[in-house]
Amino acid sequence: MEPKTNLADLNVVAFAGGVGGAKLALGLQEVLGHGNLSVVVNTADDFEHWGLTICPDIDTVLYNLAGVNNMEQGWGRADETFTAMETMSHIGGEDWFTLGDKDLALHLRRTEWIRQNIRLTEVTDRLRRSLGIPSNILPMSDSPVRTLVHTEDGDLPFQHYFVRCRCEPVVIDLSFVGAPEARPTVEIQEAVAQADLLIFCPSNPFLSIDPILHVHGMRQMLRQAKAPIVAVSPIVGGEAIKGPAAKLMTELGKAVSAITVIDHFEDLLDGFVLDQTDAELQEGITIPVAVTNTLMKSIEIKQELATTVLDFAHTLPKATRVSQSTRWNNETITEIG
Ligand code: FO1
Repeated sequence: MEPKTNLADLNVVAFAGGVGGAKLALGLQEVLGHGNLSVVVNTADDFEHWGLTICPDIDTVLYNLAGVNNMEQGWGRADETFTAMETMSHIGGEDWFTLGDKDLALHLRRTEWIRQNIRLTEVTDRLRRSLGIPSNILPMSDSPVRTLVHTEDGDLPFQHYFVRCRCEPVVIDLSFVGAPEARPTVEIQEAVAQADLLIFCPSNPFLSIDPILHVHGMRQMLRQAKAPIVAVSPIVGGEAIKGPAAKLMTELGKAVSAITVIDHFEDLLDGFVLDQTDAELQEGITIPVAVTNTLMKSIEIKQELATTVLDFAHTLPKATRVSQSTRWNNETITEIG
């Protein structure tokens, strides 16, 4: 089949964590036809706080795609007030994790539905529709997965490491509790099966994309997918665009380089998008590479990057990965069960 010539007609599945992933997802949403984008979102940063289910990456994607996000922080809502937070602090409640009043209303609604045993996928879709978002936002699984950060100061649940301890403890390893029991949802399986291309957003490879890939059956499903997979580098000029990726990579004994990201996903990638700062790295890369500005400082740049990624990725040869991955991993590809 010939590649689609109109980029807006492509069916795309993007895999994302929080802020960096949400920025590219917005660029893709602006460029693609309504309903042609599905965003599979990391839920291993989720936790229970004030008795509520908090899904930070889902909410960052929701708020960015709805255009109601706090532009400076990247997470949380614009035009927030913090009356509940101040009151909670005053009465001795936990106040290390900032919840705005509007954000809190969403958590109350989500938790109400979760307690009625409504799947997180359905809950997220209700929130998406209420915010008028045209793209599908798909939690990586309906069952809970939680990142546990093994540090020199002991094991920390992800938000305790990230927010409460400001990523200061030295990381030894990560585990994704619940991932072996979790499965990709039917919605994700259908979106991947129908996709023309799959994109790993410039999210943290170890903290945001890895938890998604650890959901039982996810990695095998992606290896078998007919659509090419392209990753956009979250590392630019030896630094993370945002967040603790560079510190984490160093602590895990890895070079802070886009090459480390390629090596990490080597059994999955058909192409890679490098920032122009790192143009000289392309000589050492054996898969197809596009070089462009990946620093999404405005909506125009988000759209330009999205267009470049789609243009580059949709003509890449498909399914070379399957033969490569069986060679590299010598592992039987099984049905998701
Ligand atoms: N990040 C912070 O650094 N401090 C916070 O107090 C904080 C609150 C918060 C509330 C809701 C939400 O959706 C996200 C929030 N984040 C906060 C961001 C979040 O911890 C991280 O961005 C992600 O988990 C990492 O992708």
